[in-house]
Amino acid sequence: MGLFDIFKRRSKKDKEKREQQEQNEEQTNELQTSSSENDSQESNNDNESKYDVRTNEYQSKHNEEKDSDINNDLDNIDKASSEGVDNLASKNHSEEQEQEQEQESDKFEEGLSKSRSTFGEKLNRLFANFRSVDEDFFDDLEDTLIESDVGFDMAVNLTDQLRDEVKLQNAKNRSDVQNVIIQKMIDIYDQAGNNESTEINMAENGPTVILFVGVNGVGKTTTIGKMADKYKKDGKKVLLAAADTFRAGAIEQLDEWAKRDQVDIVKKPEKSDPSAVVYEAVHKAKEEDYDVLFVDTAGRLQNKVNLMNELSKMKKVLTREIPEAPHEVLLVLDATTGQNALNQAKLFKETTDVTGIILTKLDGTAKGGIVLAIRNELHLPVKYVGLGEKVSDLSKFDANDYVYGLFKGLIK
Ligand SMILES: Nc1nc2c(ncn2[C@@H]2O[C@H](COP(=O)(O)OP(=O)(O)OP(=O)(O)O)[C@@H](O)[C@H]2O)c(=O)[nH]1
Ligand SMILES: [Mg+2]
Repeated sequence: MGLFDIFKRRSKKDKEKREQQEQNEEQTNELQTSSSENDSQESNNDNESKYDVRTNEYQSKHNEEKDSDINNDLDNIDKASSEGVDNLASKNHSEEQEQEQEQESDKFEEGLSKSRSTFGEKLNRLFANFRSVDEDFFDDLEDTLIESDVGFDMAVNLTDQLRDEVKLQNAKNRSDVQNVIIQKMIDIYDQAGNNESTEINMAENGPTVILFVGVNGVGKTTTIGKMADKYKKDGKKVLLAAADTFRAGAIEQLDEWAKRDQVDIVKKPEKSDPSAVVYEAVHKAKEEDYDVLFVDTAGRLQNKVNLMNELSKMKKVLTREIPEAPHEVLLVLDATTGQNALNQAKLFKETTDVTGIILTKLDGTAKGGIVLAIRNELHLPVKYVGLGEKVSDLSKFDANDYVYGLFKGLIK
């Protein structure tokens, strides 16, 4: 490839990058407008009597298009969860932990097979054509990384670093180069963080409050169902708060999970004030010594202003009752949406103190590189990943497992 070709490639990529930046800026501006509107709305809110059930102002506006989806969701959840619960019930307690760990890493590999078969296959193809580590090889590698949603900057950065590293280590054959790539990806993941823990931050005393946020359909409610089951099985006293009072069917969906996980739930009628649900739940959690309170929130209100406004109101209610609460604000992102998930994360991060990411639907995506992009651009830890719809399809995130998972079968 001549210099002109390289120049052409770079110009095309610079253009793509500019377009992506412009798109991000547009969304950010939109949200900033929302935030300033928020401020004025907030003072009005303070004048309202605080925990009254909200009037049905929203009802006429919205006939959510997702109603039929919800029934499907509930069916899926039913089927999937009873499978998960049956499996677990048959286990003997002493074997349980070992088996669980094994299953967890199997799950990870199983769930990633889709990501791997595409991201991995592409890399495989790249390596099948491998003759020598020349500029063409690095160009193709860069393209592969961009296609798998590692993110433009990350792809260029990673390729540049790999070029140096391959030279430095004098890696010439296929497997040496593969190993350099794997190690570099893990290093970059580690460097992009601040050594933050991927563990859930638990309260020293009293209930731990975990708020789940994210746009509609990403998997908030499902993740709560999965996590509640984990904590319950760990011997914790778990309470759920159905603070998505907006979407039709959302309360029933969480209620189903509560029943299945055999945990308690605080719910109010549809269209109630979400903060009133949170208020009641946090009181109950304190008074009745619950260990963990999971708060489900709406993915969509009438508009973004209301959504962000509502989240900050809920946070205020929580902090008033427990000063350290919420102990975690987990942003749930759908991995299949690739770069769009990244944009959502940026918007939420600007308005809410997000403490960690839950990346769902990694079982269904070819865009597994998004994990690295999130880390590189947001510096937030991915705490859990969703690997399917079943109750047991949730794993703690581990960067090493993840990167090796992607390359599994490729390493000789
Ligand atoms: N394949 C797969 N599906 C998932 C995963 N997590 C959630 N889902 C599915 O995604 C769909 C939406 O999940 P919900 O939990 O309802 O999403 P939500 O964020 O609560 O959505 P709203 O309540 O509308 O804001 C459901 O069909 C879930 O079963 C996952 O890790 N993998
Ligand atoms: Mg939900």
